[in-house]
Amino acid sequence: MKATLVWPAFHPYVSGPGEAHIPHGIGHIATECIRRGHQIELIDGRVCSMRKALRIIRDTESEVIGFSVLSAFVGYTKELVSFTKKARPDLGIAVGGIHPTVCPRDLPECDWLVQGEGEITFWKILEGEEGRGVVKGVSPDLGELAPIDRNLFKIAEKPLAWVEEPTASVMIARGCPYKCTFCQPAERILFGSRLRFRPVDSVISELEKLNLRSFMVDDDCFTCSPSYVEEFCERIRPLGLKWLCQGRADNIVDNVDLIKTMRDAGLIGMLIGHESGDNEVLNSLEKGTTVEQNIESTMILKGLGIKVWSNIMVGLPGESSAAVMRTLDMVKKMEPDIVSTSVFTPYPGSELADKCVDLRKSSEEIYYMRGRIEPKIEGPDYKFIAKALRQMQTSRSARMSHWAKSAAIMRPPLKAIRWLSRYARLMQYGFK
Ligand code: B12
Ligand code: SF4
Repeated sequence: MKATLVWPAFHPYVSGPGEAHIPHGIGHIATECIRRGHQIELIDGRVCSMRKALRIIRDTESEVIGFSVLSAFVGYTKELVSFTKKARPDLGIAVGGIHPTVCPRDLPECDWLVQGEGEITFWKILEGEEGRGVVKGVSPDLGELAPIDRNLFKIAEKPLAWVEEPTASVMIARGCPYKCTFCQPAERILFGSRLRFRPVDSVISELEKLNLRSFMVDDDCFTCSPSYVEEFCERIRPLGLKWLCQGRADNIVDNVDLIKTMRDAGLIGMLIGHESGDNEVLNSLEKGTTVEQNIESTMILKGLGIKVWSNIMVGLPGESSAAVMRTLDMVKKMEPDIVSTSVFTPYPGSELADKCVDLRKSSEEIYYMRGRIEPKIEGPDYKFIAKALRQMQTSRSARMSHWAKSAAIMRPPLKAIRWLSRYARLMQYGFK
């Protein structure tokens, strides 16, 4: 059967090097369908306009269309789903991804709403083995998945920082054993409570075949399983590739030898969710790390010659201005190579979002973009926060502040950009 899969990342702000990383979920789903002899047409919102997407949907020979939905894509998905219903009532419509999984009521018009993983469930839909309605996705054995067919994607991946092209992103594990309240239980609901890994062999042979100079492990928390990381390092070292990954401050402090092993195996830089410079805030987030570990982990990495990308979050419910200043002080002390600041965004399915339901300030998609600095909830002093973020940006340590930089570029013409993007979207519908 022929099917269309859509990555609705049409947002004009979705344009950093990270977004050039392939969407792994949809990549795996497509690859498994192709393996079973189905034909897949991909609409990739990063490189395709809404107008073109509508035209493809109108003219497609597919029998089923599937949308992969992050919260930031809900608006686009709703528009595309209602267009599909009108223009192509013969097409079966499936939605999946984190947002429908944790917030099914937001996308009511579909034939199948898949909660959880989709590699097996989507081909079962195509093969008529899945009844319509809300479907529980079957979790695949990661060892049995084929590496993603990367030819499906038409733009080359870009390094987030520090490493050279050609590069690629890989996802190795699913699930996370931690319980940060701004994130969980959403990820547990999506991937289950057990941490599952692709076999080291499969990851290494995929990387070997890609002919790369560098790669990034996109996993939420690569450092949380030392035995896997050790085996991975042993196997990746001979390939001489440079790489990046995400890690946690406590894992680094608790296992410096592992970090050395990673450095010797080509690790050039690590992204860490330091989040806050205030221990009370970290405790309230159930992050499981401390300010002291944040600082120490940065010193350890720098001492080993590994670059540090620090992820900071401000604008949390109940966070005082003094706590924000303590975060600024922590950043100044740590002097990370890059600071990526974001304003707390309540994502559905997380414990903290449930506490903020009545505090929401905006209903636009922009609300779900973590890098944006406009008010998200009632409570935080956003003017003060903006000033603190500017200071982080201008502090010597944070010269390269990633989000702050993009926010600064985007802030002045914000209204004009919003107006233009709305206008462009209206125009996109004018073709009919
Ligand atoms: C890597 C990553 C990034 C990278 C690369 C993004 C990319 N191109 O994929 C970067 C750093 C750029 C990034 C950016 C953002 N990200 Co991000 N990211 C991730 C991360 C760590 C891994 C994504 C992944 O590949 N997962 C593995 C695959 C296998 O899972 P999956 O995509 O969910 O797909 C499975 C199921 O959901 C389901 N499924 C998915 N689609 C479909 C479709 C159908 C039809 C069916 C049946 C099933 C189905 O089946 C898939 C296979 O099993 C996740 C956390 C996580 N562990 O998933 C966060 C995560 C997806 N990101 C998140 C967010 C918020 C963002 C940003 C919006 C943040 C921002 N900047 O403001 C941006 C948006 C980027 C964009 N592309 O538009 C949130 C989403 C929360 C939400 N409710 O939407 C997550 C869950 C992290 C979190 N807990 O906060 N991200
Ligand atoms: S924020 Fe990271 S470490 Fe915390 S629960 Fe989510 S994925 Fe795990």
